[in-house]
Amino acid sequence: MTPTLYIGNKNYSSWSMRPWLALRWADVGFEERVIPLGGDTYGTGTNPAILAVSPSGRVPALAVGETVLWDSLAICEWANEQTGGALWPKDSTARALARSVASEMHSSFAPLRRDLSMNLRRRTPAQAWAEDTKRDIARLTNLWTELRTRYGARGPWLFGERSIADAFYAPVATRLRTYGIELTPPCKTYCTTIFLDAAFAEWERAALSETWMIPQTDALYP
Ligand SMILES: N[C@@H](CCC(=O)N[C@@H](CS)C(=O)NCC(=O)O)C(=O)O
Repeated sequence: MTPTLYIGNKNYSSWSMRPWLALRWADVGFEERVIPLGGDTYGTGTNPAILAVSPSGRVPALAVGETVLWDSLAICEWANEQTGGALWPKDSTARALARSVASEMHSSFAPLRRDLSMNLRRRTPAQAWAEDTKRDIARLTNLWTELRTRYGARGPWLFGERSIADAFYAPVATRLRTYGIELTPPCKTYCTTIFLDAAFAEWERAALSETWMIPQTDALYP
């Protein structure tokens, strides 16, 4: 039976983008259902349409037969297992590091997520960021630079070959672009690698054709 991935609006839902990319990269067939986020329940996990398909009240969720998997990282891991392990680096040290890098995105960067909400169709001038957000941006760009320096000879992604770590940072690259963050050449090149990826481009095209608005996010900056 074809799995169904429940996701939020492609313009806004960064957590949804990650497993969607991983499933495409793994070449796993799936159907998608977009559940528009927003309204009074936005961000609370109490949206009835989401609760009907996801026990956490959040998307993404993947229905595989009778079983529902929720949480972006767990779904990425499922996609990886369908390929026999192609979505993590082959080398065990790089693989362990890639898991640290993806997990850090999954569990941290709260100020960056608060202030640089994903919004693919938007472009704003740079803002005077809060201190904690500046620290997040510095942590992120240092991390990317370190990884590109260490693994650059193996290919253009964070660990050379494309991995779940890249699925986790792809939405972040769009946030930097949306909010006009100045980047060093290695970080710029890495963002370009993401933006030129065929699966990312497919997601972005769909996002740009959406007409839903989430005023809470769109009103963040002029
Ligand atoms: N830790 C979860 C976070 C998922 C999450 O917060 N998703 C947001 C959309 S990006 C959501 O479902 N929000 C529910 C709502 O706004 O009603 C994951 O990694 O999947």
